[in-house]
Amino acid sequence: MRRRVILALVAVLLVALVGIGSIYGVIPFTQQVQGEKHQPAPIKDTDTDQETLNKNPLSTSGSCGVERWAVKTGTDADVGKINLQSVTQTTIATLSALTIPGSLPSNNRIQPTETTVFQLHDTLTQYKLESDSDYHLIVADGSGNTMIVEIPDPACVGASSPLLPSIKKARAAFDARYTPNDTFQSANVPVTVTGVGFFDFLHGQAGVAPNGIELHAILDIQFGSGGTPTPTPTGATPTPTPIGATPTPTPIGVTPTPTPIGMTPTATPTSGNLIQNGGFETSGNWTYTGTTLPTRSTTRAHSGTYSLRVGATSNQQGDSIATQMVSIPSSSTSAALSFYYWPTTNDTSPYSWQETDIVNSSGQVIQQLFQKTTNDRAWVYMNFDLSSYAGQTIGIRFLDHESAGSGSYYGYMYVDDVTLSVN
Ligand SMILES: [Ca+2]
Repeated sequence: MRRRVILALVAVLLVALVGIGSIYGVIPFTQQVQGEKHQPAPIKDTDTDQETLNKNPLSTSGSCGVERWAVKTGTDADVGKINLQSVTQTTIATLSALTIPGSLPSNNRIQPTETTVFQLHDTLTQYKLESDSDYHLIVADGSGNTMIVEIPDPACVGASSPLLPSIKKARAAFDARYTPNDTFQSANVPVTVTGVGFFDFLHGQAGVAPNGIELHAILDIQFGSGGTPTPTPTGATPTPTPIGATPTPTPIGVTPTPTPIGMTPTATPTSGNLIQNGGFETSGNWTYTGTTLPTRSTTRAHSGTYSLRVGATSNQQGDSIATQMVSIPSSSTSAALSFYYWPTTNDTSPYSWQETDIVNSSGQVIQQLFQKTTNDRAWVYMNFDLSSYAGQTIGIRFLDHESAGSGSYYGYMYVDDVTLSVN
């Protein structure tokens, strides 16, 4: 009997131990599951998946965002404090060094960062359409720093936002060049981005700066290096930012080059003229690129029958580019580029300009010769000393840009009688 009691006690003890064991066996499993739920998520490719979305059938993704949305799009209580009259040049490193604010109000701005319009000159590495209809762009500098800049969908921007017209133009400029979808695509092109400073919550966004700083919203985006003006969201005249020294154009009527201009240069090219078909009387020798390809035109010719129209008379969204590569002999002691151009536009400089560049063999701008937004509607003579490029292969590039959101704006130029005379 006593032995039975002992056995019974042992049995009870065993059951209890097994029970405890199974409990212990369960607890770690439960903790593991809960732990997985609460572990920081891996790097996400969206900054909106922790946000609530507002359905909007008119928007690109079908939804607009919620989190600090008024601040992101310029319908917040402090929007009037944004200094739209001035653009502050900055870098990703500078912005990334700003202190993270203690709190991020939903309807007010962190001053002065969120009331300042900044401009970055960096590389657009990747872009994506977010679930809140934003275009999420990652820009990078040459030192491995990245940050996010975003273009909201105008359909998600309140009509009262003073940023809306600029957001529309920036969105159209991006659409003219890229087609974002819900996965990241690579661009890797130089860009100049202008936008309002903004601190985002840190939740693992792809490309996010360590302190969450963004430009949000983007008010202007220009593609390509060098030839970037300093656009302002309002009417102020921007200052072009040329790369390197800017040769002084020779005024109309002065002809300092050894080769006379306007004598039908393609018909009788001198041995010293490196440009082929500089009068555009034939279709050869020039490479046309951009969203709007240049076209030979008989509408205007400085000489002969044709000139080259760079840009379009309507509906242009982006760049129109003509390039010809030349090799300047190392023995050259002089190299004079000259040409005539006939510019016209009814637009303003942040959205429309005519320019000429020297590019390297990769097509990258190594010197901007000029960039203007003019409506001269007359042949203008230009002359530049390129003797410093002796021994190099370079490209002469004519570019016209027009990115107005409305089809009622235009900007283009005719080019003719291009010569590069070497001695
Ligand atoms: Ca011609």
